[in-house]
This record gives sequence, C-alpha cells and structure tokens, in this order.
Amino acid sequence: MFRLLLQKILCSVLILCCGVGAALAKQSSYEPTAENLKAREWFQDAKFGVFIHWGVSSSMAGGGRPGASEWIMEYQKIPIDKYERMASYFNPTEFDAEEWVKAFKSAGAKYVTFTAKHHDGFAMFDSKATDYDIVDRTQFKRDIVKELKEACDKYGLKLFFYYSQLDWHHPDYYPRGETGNAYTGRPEAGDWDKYIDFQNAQLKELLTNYGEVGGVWFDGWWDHKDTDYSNKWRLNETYELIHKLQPQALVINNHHAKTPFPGEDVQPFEQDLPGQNHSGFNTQDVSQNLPLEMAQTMNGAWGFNLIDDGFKSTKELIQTLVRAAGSNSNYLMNTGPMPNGLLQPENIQTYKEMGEWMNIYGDSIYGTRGGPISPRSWGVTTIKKNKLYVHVLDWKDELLFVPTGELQVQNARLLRDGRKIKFEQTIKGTTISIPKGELSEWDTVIVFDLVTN
Ligand code: JFZ
Repeated sequence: MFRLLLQKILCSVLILCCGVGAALAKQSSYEPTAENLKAREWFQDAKFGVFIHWGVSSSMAGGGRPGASEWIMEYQKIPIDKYERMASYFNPTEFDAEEWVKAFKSAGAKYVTFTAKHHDGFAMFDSKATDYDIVDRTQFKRDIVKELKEACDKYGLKLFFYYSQLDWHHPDYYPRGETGNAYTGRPEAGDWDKYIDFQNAQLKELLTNYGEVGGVWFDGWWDHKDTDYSNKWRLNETYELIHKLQPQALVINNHHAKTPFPGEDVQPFEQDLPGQNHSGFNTQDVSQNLPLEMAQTMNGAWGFNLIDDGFKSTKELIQTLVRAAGSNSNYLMNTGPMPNGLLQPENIQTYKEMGEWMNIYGDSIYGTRGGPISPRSWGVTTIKKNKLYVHVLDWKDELLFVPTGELQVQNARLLRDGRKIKFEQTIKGTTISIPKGELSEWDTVIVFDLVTN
C-alpha cells in the first residue's frame, strides 16, 4: 500500500519535473528565423523611429494635469461608461496620415510605432474582436492603422504596433492588476483566458489585415508583475503566433524585467539610455545579443498634454539620439498628436531641425553600431566598416584623448566638411586636436579611417 503510494508520488514528481523541464526547454529554445535576424539587422541600421501615442484619451489633453494624457482614465478615476462616451466625440477631422509620415521622414526617422491599443482598451483599428474601436464607435469611422500603414508604405517607413496587454476596459481582464481597479465599473469576475484569446485575436488582425509590419511593441505586462498572474500571459503562444504570421516581425516587450523573455527580438528601455536609470524603473541588465531601443518623450508626456511646454531642445534630442547610437541602441522619439488629428506644431519645427542635422551627419548614425569605446561623459563612438565616428558632445579643450587602444587610425577628419584633423597615436590611444572654433554646439563628429587587416 505504502509502496504504491510512494510509487504514485514519485511518478507524479517525475511527470511534474518533465512537464516543467519541457516547458523550460520550450521556453529557452526560441530560435529566430533567418527573416527575423535580417529584420533585426535592418532595425539596428535604421537607428531612429517615431513613437506615436494617440487615442480617444488625447481629447482630454491631460485635463490640465502635468504628465497626464493616455493615463487620464486611471489618474482621474473615470468609469468605463463615462469614458466610452469620449469615443462618440473623438472626431479627428484634420488627420492626414501622409502629413504625419512626411513630417517623421523629414526628421530622419525610418520607422513608426503607433498605439494600436493602449491601456484604455480602445482599438485604433477596425477590430472584429470587439466593437470598442475607431470604426465602430466614432463618427470618424476611418481605420487609422490602415491609413498610417498606407502612408508608411508610400514613404518607405516601417510600421510597428504598440499593444497594451493590460486592459482597463475588457471585462475578462480579470483578476485586475495594479491599475484599472474598482472605479472602472467592471464586474468582479471574468475569464482571464478569454481575455488572452481576445488579445491574440486582435494581434492576428493586426498581423494579417495590414500587410507586412515591423513588429509589435508590448506594454502592460508589469500590471501583474507582483501577482499570481505574472506568468499567465501565455507569452509563448502570443509570440509564436506573431512569428508564425510574420517571421520578420520583431517582438518587443516593455516589461522592464531583468532580462528579455524567450521569443523577444529587441530589448526596450524607457526614458533612459541602456544601462542608465534616472527614471528609477530601468533596472534591466543590458542584453548583449538583442538589438536595443530607447523610447523617450519630447516633453513630459507620451500622449498630448495641453499645458506641457517642457519640450526638450533639438540639441538635447539629437544628443540623446547620438548617445543612444553610441550605446548600440535605437532611439524611439515620442509624439502625442492633438485630438483634431494634427501634430503639435512645436514637434513639427523640431523634426525639421533634426532632419537638417541628420542630412549632414546621418552617415555617422544610420547603419552604425556602438563603437568599441564605451560611452564617455565627453561623448560616444559609433562604427561602420572601417570608419570610427567620434562624437564629441561635451568638450571645451583643444586636445581630446580617445582610447582607441589597438585600433590603427590612418586619417582623421571632420565629417561636416572633410577637413583634416591633427592627431597623434600612441599604444594607448589617439589624441586629436580640434582647432578652436571647430567645436560644434551639438556634436563635433570626427571620422577616423581605420587600418583594416
Ligand atoms: C508605459 C505606459 O504606461 C505609458 O503610458 C507609455 O505608453 C510608455 C511608453 O510605457 O509606461 C511605463 C511602463 C512600465 C513602467 C513604467 C512606465 N515600469 O515598469 O515602471
């Protein structure tokens, strides 16, 4: 009797172990396809994208509250039945996808990441999985995602979808996590798996109805970070679905976990350069093998905020883009269009200025990787084939020591006009002499032609 029991227990332990083992093996066995690896290369070469936070929440413009916009429902505790009414008067008659994409392109961006669904659960595309979407619930009735995709195709930019796993609207997003609680008026019951099925159905729509896309940028996983549901998202299934439908689509998840999960193709960072943590929530280890991407707001809000004038200067944005590139990372610069469908005029001016810089200095950004010298306070390096770009961002003296180590520098010149720069090389590195008056205010880019073996 006892033996039988023991056998049974042993057997179940074995089965359990095998099960867990198999699950783990399955998890760690993600092998990106050739198309996916190629897309990662493209992504790293592209370096610069524009993030768009836009939805029915934009019509509240932050409600006079600093930092608020796409979080207004949560911040002001607006119940679902009231919030839903916003859709009925969200009517962005001035929206012109081509005008947006042209403006992003003029800044030098190569891709666009758009909030297909944010935490409020409202779909900015024509979804059949719900009628809580732009076509079914607004007078506007136009599929924003479709128009954006067509404009992106026309001007040669790739389109990525931001998709919030967390959902403050769907009744089956239950148990609720840290946000979107009682005030929403959702029932005190729900079927979690039905919610995940719904999410996957929407993702299937996004990946089948709009042609080839860049990828999916997930967010909201952290809502259940500290609950029993932290591992109930069925991530493997979702990621497999995406990779099966579009092998080149890159999976990105803003979960802020220590390391990326299997099935993810890019590691994102928010408001901080990889490895930095001014925001307090960037405690991840920087991945050594995945492409990196840093997202940042142009002022203090993601979505449109009427009172926020804290726009970062073009100099600051360019310097951050450069520092990102020097940290081997992409830069995803965010904009929050207005509820009438127009971009904020301040942003349009900035795009123009960034584009002018990119036209001159783009060679030192596009197609590069982080240089062999880790970021310094004076600046960063980027590298492409036998060219090492030295970006001097903050330096006042004439002489600058660049620790090039073993690298052999053949020639040094200003990227701006090709003028030669004097340099002296020792076994430890290269000292360059930047004549007074030649230091640019934003970034003095010096090209080192390296001797290749
Ligand atoms: C998230 C969103 O909540 C926000 O609205 C915006 O879309 C941004 C790009 O992403 O913001 C986060 C996500 C995670 C943390 C903090 C802010 N976190 O883990 O601390």
